[in-house]
Amino acid sequence: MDLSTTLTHYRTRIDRVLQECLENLTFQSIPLYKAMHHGVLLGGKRMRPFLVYATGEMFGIDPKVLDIPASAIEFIHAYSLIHDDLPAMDNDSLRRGQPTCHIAFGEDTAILAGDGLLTQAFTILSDNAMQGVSDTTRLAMVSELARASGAAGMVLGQALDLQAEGKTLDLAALETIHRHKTGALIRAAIRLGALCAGEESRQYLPILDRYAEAIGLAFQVQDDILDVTGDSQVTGKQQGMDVALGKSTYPGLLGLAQARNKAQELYQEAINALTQLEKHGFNTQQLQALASYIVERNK
Ligand code: GRG
Repeated sequence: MDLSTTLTHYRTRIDRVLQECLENLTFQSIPLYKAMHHGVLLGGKRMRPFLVYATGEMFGIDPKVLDIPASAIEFIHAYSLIHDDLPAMDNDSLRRGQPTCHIAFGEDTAILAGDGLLTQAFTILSDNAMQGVSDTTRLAMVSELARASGAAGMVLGQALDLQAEGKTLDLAALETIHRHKTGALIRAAIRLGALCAGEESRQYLPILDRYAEAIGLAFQVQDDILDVTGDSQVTGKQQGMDVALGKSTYPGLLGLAQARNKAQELYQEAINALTQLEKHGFNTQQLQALASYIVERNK
């Protein structure tokens, strides 16, 4: 299967699972539920669930088991986007070509929808036994997800990003933000997939972390490149900062050509990590394809 077929396959699967998770909630007709539904089910590449499935399947885990961490991580991602779009944060009115949650349902309901999705992620992970996964491992998965999304992970990244607004950062500070804001959840997706294999997978976590950190950063570098070269043309550059975005970016700090080189270096780092796994007999084809997709995507 090529990547686009695999992505579609996993996207169809996770969309059904997410829909079922939401249908299990009570009070289906109230705005809160509709807002949660809007935040979760109106599109999205489903890259994080893909990473859970691709990593887990590499360890021979049944996709039925992987549905649980894959949906938990996507609920966290959906919550983060709803809150990121709020007037107090990025104040965006469009996401995935649709009105953002607070535009469609009001700020109060959007805040609650984000809160509901965040907590639902942990309900899913803690309430559902996974065949072949011990309670100890499941607790480790809960802890992994909490750390990656909370004040030592994504929330910290968002706070650092808010603090950096209007300032020109150096490369190290920019990387610290992205490693937390987007990288932590990408790393957790891969770790959750691996942890489903229990103790056997633990020895491979450092290699998987190397892959995760490289693709997490590459994703962000490419995102910044697309902001410059895509439809949303940036109007100016000032000391490393894209003026139109009001924040430091890789093309702003490095120039476009060097930013592209950086994405390529990170891609190579990801592939090197996977080569290590291949030496242990793992089939890393899907993870390789995702790394290529991240640096080659044009939207
Ligand atoms: C509000 C606590 C809190 C955190 C928000 C992840 C995040 C932190 C903000 C997202 C801001 C943003 C648009 C960053 C650019 C890169 C990025 C993470 C894009 C969105 O992720 P995709 O491309 O989204 O995986 P889809 O729509 O495909 O699900």
